Amino acid sequence: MSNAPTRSPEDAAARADTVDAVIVGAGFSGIYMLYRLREVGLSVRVIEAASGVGGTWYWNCYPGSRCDVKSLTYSYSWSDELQQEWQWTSEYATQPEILRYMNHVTDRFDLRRDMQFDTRVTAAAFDEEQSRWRIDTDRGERLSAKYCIMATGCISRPLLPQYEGLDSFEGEWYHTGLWPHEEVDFAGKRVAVIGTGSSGIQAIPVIAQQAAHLTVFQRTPNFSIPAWDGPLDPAEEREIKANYAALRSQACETSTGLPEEFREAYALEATPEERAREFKARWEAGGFPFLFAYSDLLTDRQANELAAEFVRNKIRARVNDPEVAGLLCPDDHPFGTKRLCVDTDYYETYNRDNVTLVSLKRSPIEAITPTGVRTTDAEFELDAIVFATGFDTMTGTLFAIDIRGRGGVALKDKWLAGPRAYLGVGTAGFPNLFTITGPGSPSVISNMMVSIEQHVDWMTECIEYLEAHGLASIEPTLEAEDEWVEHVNEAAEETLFVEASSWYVGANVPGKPRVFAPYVGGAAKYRQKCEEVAANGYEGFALVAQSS
Ligand code: FAD
Ligand code: N01
Repeated sequence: MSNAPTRSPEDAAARADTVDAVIVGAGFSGIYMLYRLREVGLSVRVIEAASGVGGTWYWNCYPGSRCDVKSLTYSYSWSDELQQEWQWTSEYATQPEILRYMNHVTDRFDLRRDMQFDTRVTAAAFDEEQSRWRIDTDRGERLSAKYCIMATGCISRPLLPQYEGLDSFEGEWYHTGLWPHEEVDFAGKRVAVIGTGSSGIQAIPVIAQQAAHLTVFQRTPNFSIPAWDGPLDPAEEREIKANYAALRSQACETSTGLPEEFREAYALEATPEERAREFKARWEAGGFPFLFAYSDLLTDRQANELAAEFVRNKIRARVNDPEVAGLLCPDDHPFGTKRLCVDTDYYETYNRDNVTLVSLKRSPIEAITPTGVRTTDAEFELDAIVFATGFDTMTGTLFAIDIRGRGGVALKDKWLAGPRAYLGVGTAGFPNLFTITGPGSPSVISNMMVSIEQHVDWMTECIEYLEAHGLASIEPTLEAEDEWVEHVNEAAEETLFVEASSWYVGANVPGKPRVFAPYVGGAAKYRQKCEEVAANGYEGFALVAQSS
């Protein structure tokens, strides 16, 4: 970058309150954004609420936490040295290993000196006269930055159900997304897990092995595919590392950011024997790619039901008690329209003598009592409760910050009826505010690593463009934003995703408007659109010249 102001490490150490860019969050997004902006010569400060880097992988250190995209794919691609030298131990790395990796990256690229931990951003307001952001923290600091980059995560605001009596509970309680870093010992204890989404499905088999007794409170069953996780095969690792560039670019060319694409075949056109063979092979391979068996699985109810029933039959085969198996079989949403879970021994866990499944559909929780949980038809004595009850996703973390754009308009108010963003990277009225994996981008529908890198690269190039052209600010035009939001909605309407009461549509948060937040039109297509917009001089954005 030619005319970007630069600062020496000594200046950075002095923690200047006036910087070129503030990045909020030090997860995968914030770490890479800092690397890129520093590389192009900007002064940057990362503000992070946690005591260290990691984001998701800092907070979600519950038992069994691991990724559900294979680690050789769910990792940074931007440094070949890094991807060659880092060795994952299993196909799907555990949370401690991912966190070690993120700390390694931070230190290897000397990024920590621009990061400030244990600090929460409370407000960010655009000063129209100065064309700069004023950013306030809970330590009473006020920072000034030309660019404000929200790397705050889509799944980073934990949700705790508002049950009566939680304060009175005399045992311990935890939320999977706010897990303590000290060891939690469930040995000999009566433990409950409330919630059976991805977090619950990962935690339940591990807690069951530790606890004297585990009671699982399930409101809605989810579909889960086995991971068949195991140590990384050295031959496979060698082969991937020898051809890493090819694997990475393949992942950029698919609709989900995974190296695999939906097969160009339709379930409804296949014979029952072909379908059975295909589903069986994919079940045996495990993980997400099961969903890619046929390209009509997410668009045609009848095709979807064929996959759903195949998986339900697997559940029936894995669980000994037919009544318990019945409760575990999802029937309220199409297969894959809530985030597909990927498990290790989840269903088999219900065959253990020390595990009980309670259906909250049959008997809802009435209250938490001093000694446990009371449902409409029983009392459960407990020593510990684990809430695996999810997150206020996509917008929750942004709304927790008082973000104000032009004219003092609050983001919360602008997005009252649902998020409105152009390409998911920014929103009209909020100049130079960038949202990494923001609503209206593929984000949570894709392999997040690919989407994060694409956003960070695009935003860095955009900022370089502004600096090189002496521009003060960039923001979407209302017209482009409206068109994009309409396109995002139409893309969702063409799929079965809109039929599920998932967190993708905000259905898990009381009062949240039902809007499908991510973009399901395809990650590769989206990438192309972003590239075209940039190539056309940031088409759909208003660029404002620096006042002299
Ligand atoms: P985050 O990792 O969420 O980091 C955001 C950071 O911002 C947090 O550290 C937070 O403390 C900080 N922050 C937020 N607000 C403030 C504030 N006001 N002030 C200061 N700091 C703030 N995706 C996949 O593609 N594959 C997977 O296998 C996968 N596994 C997952 C497993 C779990 C348990 C969860 C919860 C999510 C998983 N995801 C997965 C999604 C995951 O969130 C992303 O892959 C990725 O880690 C997001 O990185 P991020 O940096 O964008 O956000
Ligand atoms: O949250 P969820 P999560 N009473 O919202 C239940 C990623 N992730 O933390 O469906 C009783 O999916 C709720 O029930 P219902 C991934 O993207 C990935 O598990 O609303 N139950 C549901 O069962 C994932 O999608 C991994 O009826 C209540 C559960 O709690 C996202 O993070 C691992 C309740 C919440 O499920 C969120 O996953 C973990 C209440 N009041 C997370 N409120 C990987 O494997 C909610 N529930 C990589």
